[in-house]
Amino acid sequence: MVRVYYHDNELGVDFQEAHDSGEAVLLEELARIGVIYRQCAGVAEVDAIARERAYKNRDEITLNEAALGGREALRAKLEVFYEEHLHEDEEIRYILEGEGYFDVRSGSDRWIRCRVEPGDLLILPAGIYHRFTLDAGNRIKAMRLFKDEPKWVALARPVGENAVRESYLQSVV
Ligand code: KMT
Ligand code: NI
Repeated sequence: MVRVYYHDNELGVDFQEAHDSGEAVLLEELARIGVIYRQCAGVAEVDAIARERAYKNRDEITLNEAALGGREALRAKLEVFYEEHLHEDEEIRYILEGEGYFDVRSGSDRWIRCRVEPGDLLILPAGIYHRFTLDAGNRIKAMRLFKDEPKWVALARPVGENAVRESYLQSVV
């Protein structure tokens, strides 16, 4: 089950630590910024959500030292995922193994941290600023679902004038 809380913004502490401010966030608050959480006991439940939302593509990503070719390579990959960015398509993540942290920006621009584990599914709306990292366990296997062709472009903050960002902001007021 996902655990959601405000990030403590302690810059001197490694980003793979929990950074739990102690201030919990309700799933209703996540929904207000367009982030939907579902717990799925298996891939059949994921398939149903994908069908409902007319998703056409998916892949699986494994992040760990062996898959990336060592500790340094994994850390380098994590540093990329931890850069604040957005995508121009809605995306679904379903956790198969391991744990990780998805950080999403709240309406007042604070970081909300979602600690995910197997069975957790998150829908991130197009245009939301976010970042990702692993916890100290250093491993995750996740299914990534895309509406259409995988749109992997990560646009770093600030994106400037961007129609997807504008319509996301309209959707959350
Ligand atoms: C993203 O969009 O930042 C990611 O998909 C992170 C990796 S998924 C475990
Ligand atoms: Ni991303």
